[in-house]
Amino acid sequence: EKNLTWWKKGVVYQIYPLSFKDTNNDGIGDIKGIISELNYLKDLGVDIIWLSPIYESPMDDNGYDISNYLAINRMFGTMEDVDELIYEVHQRGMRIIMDLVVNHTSDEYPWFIEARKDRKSKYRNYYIWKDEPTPEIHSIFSGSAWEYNEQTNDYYFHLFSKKQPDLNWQNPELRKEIYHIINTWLNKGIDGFRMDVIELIGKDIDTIRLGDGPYMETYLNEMYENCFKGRDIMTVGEMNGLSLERAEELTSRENMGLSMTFNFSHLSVDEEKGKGKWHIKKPDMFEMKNILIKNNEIFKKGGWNALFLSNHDQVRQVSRFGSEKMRTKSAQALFTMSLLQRGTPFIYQGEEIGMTGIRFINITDYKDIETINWYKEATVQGWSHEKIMATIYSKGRDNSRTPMQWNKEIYAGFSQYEPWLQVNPNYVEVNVLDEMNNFDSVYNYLKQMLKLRKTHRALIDGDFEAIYPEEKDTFIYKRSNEKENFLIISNLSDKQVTLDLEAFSKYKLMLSNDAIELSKQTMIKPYQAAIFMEEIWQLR
Ligand code: TEU
Ligand code: CA
Repeated sequence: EKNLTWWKKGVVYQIYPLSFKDTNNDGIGDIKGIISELNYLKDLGVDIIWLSPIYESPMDDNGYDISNYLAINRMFGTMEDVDELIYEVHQRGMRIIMDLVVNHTSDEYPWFIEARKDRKSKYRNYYIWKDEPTPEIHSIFSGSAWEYNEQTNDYYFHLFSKKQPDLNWQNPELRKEIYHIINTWLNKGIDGFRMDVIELIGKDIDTIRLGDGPYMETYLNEMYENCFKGRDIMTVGEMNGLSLERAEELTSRENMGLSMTFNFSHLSVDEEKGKGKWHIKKPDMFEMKNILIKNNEIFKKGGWNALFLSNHDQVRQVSRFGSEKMRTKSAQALFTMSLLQRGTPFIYQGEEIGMTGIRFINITDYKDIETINWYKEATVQGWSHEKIMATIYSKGRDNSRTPMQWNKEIYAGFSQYEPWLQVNPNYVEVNVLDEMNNFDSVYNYLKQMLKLRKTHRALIDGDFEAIYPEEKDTFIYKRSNEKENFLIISNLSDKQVTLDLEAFSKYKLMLSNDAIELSKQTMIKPYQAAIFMEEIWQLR
């Protein structure tokens, strides 16, 4: 298959190690647990694993606060376990990419421990220090992004928690250290990286303008030259602050070292414009459809996109954009709508079985630093407990971090010991075992859908064309190349929609979650998903 790279054809599955599988019964997921479930992932149709951080960390931000990039957090296991995981993944013809978190370290990184002690430390300028806390910038995890440091009587910059000081990428010494770390991991045989908030490494440490910073391209290119060039690897840059046009432009230039990027604009459809995640409104799925249609337009020229509706920071897609009452059908419709567009599909652990969000009564049951800080901030702002809890139920990151639900056993088969975060009580109805045994399940539908995608190139890098773009409840589109045409139908609402699809009446039904006939009066049921195909016979 000419120039169809493995990371375009492949399907990615994100593992959040804390919550995937616990094999030594301490209530915490571990690397041996991941190894024990590789056959499950292979069987689902997973080609590439994205593993969230497992490096040494005080776990202030569940591992996105790293205190040693080249050592493994004992709670997850040992470096030998990691070598075994890499070997076992490759044995199965799969690949594994790690999480690269280099916009910041933990404040327990040796570099920072030295830097905060003494203004003359060799590591001082690995971080960003100011005598005054200016410019005034808010941390994404509430409060000021400037933290006072007693020992040197000045302030350091942290866009995330105060235990996550931002690195000063304008320091060539620091950049060299990071490239060494990247190459050490690549030489261990991993197949690439998901790059955490990677656009932020380009910020100017004086103005600290966030987003598409002045040095981003310089450093991305330097990283490419020093680490990625000549290797058969994949990278996906988390670039929340960039426009999609910019993402397409960057991913179409080999020397930027970006195979694809995560852009989040389609997920903002349940937020009041410009007010951030905690100011919620009913999701506007027609707005999401228009954003995604535009995305396909942008990537028509070149570049490559990541397709996803959730991850460890976003809440469970069926609870957020689907319907818990019609859990199975709406989960199937969301997967059909999102993962057959032009790009690489990403499935976050648990979405394949339609796991849903949680509602803990007490704020003390929540573990996420972002949620805990938000609760404090909103309380100070005078929000009522009920109002704050409602925002946490809708958008708190713990929603998608509860233990993977494997079966009906205690703690959903995730562990024999009380897990670090409570299991969703609905595990008795929503679990891998039941989903595998029930033919009409989310799991079995998704498994068939992924197989279809893998065996029909038109669904991978074929053209995209929206059908009835103005229709508000459905998202219908065509994928085609010179051999095949596909018609992808998803009803993202609980309403029945009737449309004239006579033009496609010769297409053959390949997969659907409910009966459907293509005609002048095609009845598309609530949360209907259907995939049709037409072979284009070559003129002999
Ligand atoms: O997330 C980047 C980020 O901005 C997140 O804070 C996210 O947009 C927000 O939490 C949505 O609610 C990355 C990691 O994915 C996240 O887990 C880390 O907390 C963050 O960076 C810091 O490393
Ligand atoms: Ca464990």
